[in-house]
Amino acid sequence: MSSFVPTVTDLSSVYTLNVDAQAERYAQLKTSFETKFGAKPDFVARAPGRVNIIGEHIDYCGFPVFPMAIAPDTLIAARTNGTDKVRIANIDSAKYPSREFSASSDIFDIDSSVHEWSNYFKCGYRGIFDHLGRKDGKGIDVLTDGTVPAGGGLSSSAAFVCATELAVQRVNGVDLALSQLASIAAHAECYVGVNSGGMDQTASIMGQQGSALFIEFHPELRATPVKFPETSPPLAFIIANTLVVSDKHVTAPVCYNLRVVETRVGALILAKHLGIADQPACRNVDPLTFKIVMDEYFADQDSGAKDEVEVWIHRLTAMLEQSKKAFSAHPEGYTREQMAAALAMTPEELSAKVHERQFPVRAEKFKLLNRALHAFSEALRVVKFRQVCECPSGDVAKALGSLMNESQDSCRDLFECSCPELDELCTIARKAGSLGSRLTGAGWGGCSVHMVPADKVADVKKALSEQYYAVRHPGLSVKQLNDALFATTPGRGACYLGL
Ligand code: NG1
Ligand code: MG
Repeated sequence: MSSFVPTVTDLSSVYTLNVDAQAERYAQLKTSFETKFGAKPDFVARAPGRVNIIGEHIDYCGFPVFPMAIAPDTLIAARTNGTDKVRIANIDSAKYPSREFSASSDIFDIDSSVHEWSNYFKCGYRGIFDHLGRKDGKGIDVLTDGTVPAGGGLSSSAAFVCATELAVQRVNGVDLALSQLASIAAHAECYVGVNSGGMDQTASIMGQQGSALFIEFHPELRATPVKFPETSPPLAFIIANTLVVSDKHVTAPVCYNLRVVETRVGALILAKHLGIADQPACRNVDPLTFKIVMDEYFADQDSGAKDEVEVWIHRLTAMLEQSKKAFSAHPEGYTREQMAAALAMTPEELSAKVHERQFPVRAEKFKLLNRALHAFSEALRVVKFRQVCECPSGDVAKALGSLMNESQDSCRDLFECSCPELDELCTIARKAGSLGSRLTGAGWGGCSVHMVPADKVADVKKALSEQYYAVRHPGLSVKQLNDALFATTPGRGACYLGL
């Protein structure tokens, strides 16, 4: 195998990628590309997965979240092929067979009713060309290799879509700003039928080595790097995969997309309760989110608060109280008819308003109160988490850990996006020394994240492997275990690797 150690020809900041550890993988990608397509790739695009430290299911409510990019990633080796064909292949060809599309037509057709790996490539491709308002892409040969576990809550999908965008823009001589690429990718993932927020794509594109990101979505996308406080011993993060595959594509109507609808209808009813539903900022905006409702409610009020954090805390606390009143008619959950009646609409009108044609959902009861209480309290925890990181005082490790544990409780009890395996991983890890343990990503399976003092990492990993993996998955190989259970640090975001 040729020694192929790429240089990083970057999209953004300075950084060092641990190329040595990956050299063999890069070399294999390059060799396989040549075997497959009979020519060298022009470049390799790389986009990482992410772990969300805190702020779950609130990106689509317009609230800030706190993820970081991680080392597992998607690589795309690519070259212009001088034809009208888009030919895509995967190193894991047994699981992901090769596909071919025409660059000007069928690449834009995304059938969200089938679960097909190439749909994510099409999303990234189409996102770029929708943005450009054109359909005249150049033919491209692509070989991809991913190390982010699929369906694991670490955003394998976003890593693939973002790497695709990088490859497609480069082949077509386009050079978009990072925040544009992140927004385009977030929007593009909706083509596969998931009504997702923008956290994963922003973390993947804009991640910074050594820092987590405080990502705001409203009024516009803003990613602020935040370092974890220096503690003794330092803080480390462990990721533990339940190995319960949460296939969002299949479960969306009763899980992810349902939560999006619950929070959207919640925002409409809250706006009505607060008497601001008819103000232009609420009436003309689509979708209306809890964040927009909150901002509009406070638009003309001066809380007397001095700094940004105080303003957040004041507003979010008030919204928690208002939610208890706004949804008091059916604290245990609304039927479709009851939600529509609360908004003086027909169920059909409401269904159209929340884009159910594109993202249909199914439920007997829509638990608007609990979903709102989760969203506002989770946003509060994110703001407090950032505050502890930036202005550390007292036992910061304990403070951060408590916020993560409270987030897990809220995800489990109010948002109902945990599962017994996630709860079990959290319990085992905490007993072994984790300060904060919670699910990460969409939940209902997938991964958990644990904040652990560096001197307890070995203990926590040992406890998880003995009490969870050895019991529930006794046949795992060492590699499978290492892929499921590993320590991680904040990694850098997307980049190009030069040859
Ligand atoms: P994952 O874990 O990648 O399925 C999803 C959403 C995020 C966010 C989280 C929950 C996609 C692509 N991503 O992440 O936007 O809402 O769940 O916080 O759907
Ligand atoms: Mg995903």
